[in-house]
Amino acid sequence: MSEVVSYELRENIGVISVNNPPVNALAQVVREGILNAVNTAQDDASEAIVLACEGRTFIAGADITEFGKPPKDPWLPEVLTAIENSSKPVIAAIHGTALGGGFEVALACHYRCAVATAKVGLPEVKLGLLPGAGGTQRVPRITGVKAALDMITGGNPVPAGKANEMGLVDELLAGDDVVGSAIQYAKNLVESGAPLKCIRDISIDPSTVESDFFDSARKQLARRARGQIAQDRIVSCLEAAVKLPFDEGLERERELFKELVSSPESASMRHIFFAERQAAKIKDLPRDIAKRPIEKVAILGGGTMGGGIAMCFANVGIPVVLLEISDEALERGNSIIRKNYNITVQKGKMTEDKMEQRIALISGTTSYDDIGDVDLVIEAVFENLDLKKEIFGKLDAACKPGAILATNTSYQDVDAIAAATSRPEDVVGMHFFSPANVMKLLEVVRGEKTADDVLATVMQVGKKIGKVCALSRVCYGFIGNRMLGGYGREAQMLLLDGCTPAQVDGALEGFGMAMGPLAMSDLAGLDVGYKARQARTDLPDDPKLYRMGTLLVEMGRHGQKTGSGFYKYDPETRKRMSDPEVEALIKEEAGKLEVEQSEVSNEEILARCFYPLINEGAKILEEGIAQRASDIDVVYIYGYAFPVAKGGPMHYADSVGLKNVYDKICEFRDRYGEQYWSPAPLLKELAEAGKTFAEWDRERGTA
Ligand code: 3H9
Repeated sequence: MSEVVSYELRENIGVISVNNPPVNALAQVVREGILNAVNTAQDDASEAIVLACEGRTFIAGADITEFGKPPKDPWLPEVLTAIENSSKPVIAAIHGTALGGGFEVALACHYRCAVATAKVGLPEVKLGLLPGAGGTQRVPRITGVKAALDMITGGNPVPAGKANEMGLVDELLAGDDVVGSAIQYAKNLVESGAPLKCIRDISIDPSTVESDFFDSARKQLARRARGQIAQDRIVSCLEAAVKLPFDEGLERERELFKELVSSPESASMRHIFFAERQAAKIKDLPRDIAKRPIEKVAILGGGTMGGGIAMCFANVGIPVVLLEISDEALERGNSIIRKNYNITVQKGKMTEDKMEQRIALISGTTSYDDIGDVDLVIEAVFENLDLKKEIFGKLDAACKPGAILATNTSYQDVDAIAAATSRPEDVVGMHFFSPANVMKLLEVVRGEKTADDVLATVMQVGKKIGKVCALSRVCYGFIGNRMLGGYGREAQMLLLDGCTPAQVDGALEGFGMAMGPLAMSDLAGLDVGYKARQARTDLPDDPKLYRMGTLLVEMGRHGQKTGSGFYKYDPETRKRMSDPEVEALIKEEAGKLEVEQSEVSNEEILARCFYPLINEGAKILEEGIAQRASDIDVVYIYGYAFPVAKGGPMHYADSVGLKNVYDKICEFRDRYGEQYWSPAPLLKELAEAGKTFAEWDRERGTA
């Protein structure tokens, strides 16, 4: 048929087999191969056709790398029409994951069978898209509109058993021989004279959908998916499925799919899809490097961070020992863990039994003697370099040879910590983000002497515990926190220049940030930043710098925990409210410091806050702290809630144009001074060459 699709007759059943590793994506050759095979089967001795895949999965969707390039025939809907119009029943035989266009192929088949471990789903929304090959028209015809809305706007895969209950899968296959079992199922269908079932022929009774269903879905989704348009278009497609005949519904779906595929939101989300997978790869390490086995882990420090990290390991069945300084501290740690699990149980996302099983994997000790057999230790005590060095000296003595010694520090020098041991090659940074059991990012920090297999092991373990890993070299704050400095600084400077806190946060939240930087500082505690600044000797001597944050702390306004900070908070609901007292104080301070206040546009607020991030990102790249610009984007999406529809700060800079960013930074330098606004040489170089960060990445090779 083609190099990636084969066809053979087995016991009067035509078997189409797709073999396009790694995930059988629907590249042009696959579409063509399936189309030819279905056509061939119309004229041979086959009585039914089984469509199956080799390798680890059924078709996992359209080939995402083809989006944005000129389309090549045959396009997917043509293949689906050929399947649906087949004179012989076509049966999809699903294993692994049937996703996106892959599941849409299965939905065009007359029957779907799946092994119990399989999953099906329409994850297009996670790429800023909608299912563009009939998914929005066929799924509601089977499941009803409400379940279809949840499935398509959520984008999460549905296990085969549940899909079977929902009617999306007709038959669950026993055992692992998916093709053998599917052939048997096909024969049974032929023998029983089963009809050619086409989902398109099912009609939806409009009276089953409440009159305000679509409007209220749109409103709800707009709140949930700020800055993303795909959700809204999915609702429009479902509305079409109810109100229009099938073919017109398909046309509507196609029209809206085309709009989304060329939208900047989808381009950003596709960028992040590939960036996330790239970030897991370390450029100078072979992919097949041997990893160290990690079967038991110790966590030092059972506070919020240590407890959250312990949960990550227990969740994937790895036993954890929590080491604390006293029984009381251990008790506190255990109760935090139980409390966190309980929240999940109360939400109905975990059974009590499962919770107990996980908690049983976490044991406690107050003695280093009990961690001699662990394969990985993660230190999560508070940020004090001397304390960390002392602890690593003890770990060196207590842990077995070959154990990986990791620090969860956010700022400290990993090389100095490693030097406190006799085995710096086993020392690495594993920087989790709070709450560690929820946040997806893990910054893996490579020390000067960290061994290659230690790095590879930590990246693998990170993926196993559900994290998205990005590699950083050692510097103050690593990738994420180092870049954040200018962002917080400018948010406060903007107040003196004439903005209210609500205006600054509003502009950034309007851009898509989950929470503006001033509200975020209130949440974290203004005293935390205040103390950190006092410990620093490298900050410029400028009375304007962090003036408002400092004043508020000195007035006892430490943020949410004291009921007031940049805002005041309702004691019951914790709702934030603008505080005229703060606004008056800002004016007064600006007067004292002789800062001339003026109107600041939202566009200016975004540039003032984001361009320092981007500029620092460029410095981080040229210093080799990050491997790629796209890794920086991954750090910001998964660790700092940067809106995925904007693709991360470096991708955002590319979309604004590096020349525009550079020129603006030069303008700010002339206005506010070199000490805050010195353009990164790499940014200047790329801006002058008319290049993007993405091109810079490509020129250096992606893997
Ligand atoms: C769609 O279908 C639109 C249609 O509705 C309409 C069309 C008209 N294309 O994730 P992994 C690569 S939109 C191209 O590490 P896992 C991936 O980059 C699509 N490449 O493996 C990686 O490459 P590398 C809807 C793809 O086992 C390698 O495969 N479908 C695609 O952890 C391994 O990937 C989706 O959104 C693709 N579609 O997870 C599903 N998928 O090795 C997207 C993967 O060079 N895919 N690659 O880094 C996934 O969710 C996961 O890959 C999957 C496997 C669960 C399948």
